Amino acid sequence: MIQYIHPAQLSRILSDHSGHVLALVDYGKNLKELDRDEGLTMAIDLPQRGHGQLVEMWTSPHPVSICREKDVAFAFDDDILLGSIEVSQKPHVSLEQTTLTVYQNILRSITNMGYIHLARMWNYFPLINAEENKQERYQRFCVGRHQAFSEHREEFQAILPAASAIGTYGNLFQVYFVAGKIPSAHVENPRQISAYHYPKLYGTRSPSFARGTLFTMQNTLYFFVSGTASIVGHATQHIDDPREQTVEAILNIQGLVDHANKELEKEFGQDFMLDLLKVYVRNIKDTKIVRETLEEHFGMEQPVLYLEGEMCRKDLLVEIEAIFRSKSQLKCKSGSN
Ligand code: 3EB
Repeated sequence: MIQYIHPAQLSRILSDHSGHVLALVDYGKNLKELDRDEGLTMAIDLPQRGHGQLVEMWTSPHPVSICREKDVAFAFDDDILLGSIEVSQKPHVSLEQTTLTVYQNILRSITNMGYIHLARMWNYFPLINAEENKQERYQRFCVGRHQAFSEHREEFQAILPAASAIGTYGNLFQVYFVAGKIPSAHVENPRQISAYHYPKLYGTRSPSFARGTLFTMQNTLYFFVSGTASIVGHATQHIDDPREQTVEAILNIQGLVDHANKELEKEFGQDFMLDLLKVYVRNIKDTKIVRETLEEHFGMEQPVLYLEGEMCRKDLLVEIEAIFRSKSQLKCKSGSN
């Protein structure tokens, strides 16, 4: 289960879930030292811009094991693995090389630990739109990531997970990911060209991610939607208009989910409901209009985490990621759980 929690309730909820916490994702450093004993702590230097502060919590109905080693940490149960890798980019080492090393590390560890199917990745690193050796840092990141996946597997496009890539205000290069023992299915958006097929205009190596990934976790089918922006085909829409960019991103998410639902209905008759939203806004001044637009579409009750962060294209003002979950849970006979 994935939930947004108010920090004031956290210690009680953590003690209720003792031994079953996979991770706490702490945007804007709200966690007290005390709250760091359960699961992995992923601390991301992006300020929250919602009405209150929230902590993202991943729990499991099964006992969770944790292992840590230098910059790498894992939390896992019998089915899924959450991983965290944090490094600082060393002077004289390119972002491309830093990314390559981190991704090689991730792909090696999921293989060794037997959770070989990547479902979702979050990439956070500073100065995403700045240039490094005459190329935008996001593009250097894409080159390193592409290289790691292509070394890992020949036809790697088919295994690429849903992802987000956001510029932070910290110093660390951080990647968080979810992987499973059973294959996940990846879904593309009919309104958008697959990112891995973007033309060279956006960088020498295309971005390695899927628009969405279906992932079974804890008897529930989840649909992880990648960071989604105001892009149709491969082109940015509504330059300088935060409201219309938000509307277009919502249309993209709806288009993707409708597409996934259609595919699934045929096989399982499943239907998704929206679970959580996370919204990245480039300029603080746009937060209000972005929030109003989201509330018009999803209502006031929808849990949303608002963050100030930079998107990978300078002309993007907002990016939205989502987690959906199937309405019907798989019915399992009681056994060990
Ligand atoms: C886009 O659609 C917007 O490089 O991992 C969204 C989600 C974006 C993930 C990534 C980039 C990434 O191209 C940018």
